[in-house]
Amino acid sequence: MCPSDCSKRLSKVVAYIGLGANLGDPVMTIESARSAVSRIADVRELAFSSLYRSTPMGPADQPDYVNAVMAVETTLAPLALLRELQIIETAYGRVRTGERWGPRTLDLDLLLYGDETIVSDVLTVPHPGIADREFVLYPLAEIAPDLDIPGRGPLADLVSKCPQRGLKVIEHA
Ligand code: A4P
Ligand code: MG
Repeated sequence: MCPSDCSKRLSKVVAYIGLGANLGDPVMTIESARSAVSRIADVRELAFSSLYRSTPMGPADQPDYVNAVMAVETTLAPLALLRELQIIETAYGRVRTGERWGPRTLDLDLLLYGDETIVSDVLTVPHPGIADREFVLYPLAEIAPDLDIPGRGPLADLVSKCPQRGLKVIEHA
């Protein structure tokens, strides 16, 4: 397809997306963002973790987060997928205030894209925070326990080194 259309890959890739929200009705937002991601053209949902409640990383004077991780199969190239995720974030009222780790209606992070390592101005994959965030590692391990994280090793090892902190599965969300 490339060079005429570099937004697509010839074969399907499995990508993992982290979802987070802590403003408005975060449970409803995450459920509805899941549907929005599944409706992106050339993206198909493979798996979705439980919803987790987590204490905020960063400034403490903000509400708890609801987090989840989803696996998708896609032929979109990484940047095209990131662009689609950002369109959804914006549609959910995300305002980028510039505050690092500040509260947000919806955050969609591209955690992994196949076994690729990508470092550019706009996209770093694996996501730089992947190895030490309990609200990413535990939901990821729930849907892909045997995963290897490029450059970081087996997911199970990362999970075993990461305290759960306040992370809790939300029952019957
Ligand atoms: N960008 C680069 N790589 C990626 C990637 N792999 N996925 C760039 C997504 N974006 C990526 O992101 C800033 C820029 O990062 C984007 O323009 C994109 O080109 P952003 O979403 O605008 O800003 P941000 O999310 O505020 O920054 P950052 O540093 O990505 O924040 P995080 O890491 O997403 O953390 N506490 C709990 N308990 N749960 C949470 O989910 N989330 C955050 C935000 C803070 N505390 C939290 C949680
Ligand atoms: Mg983000």
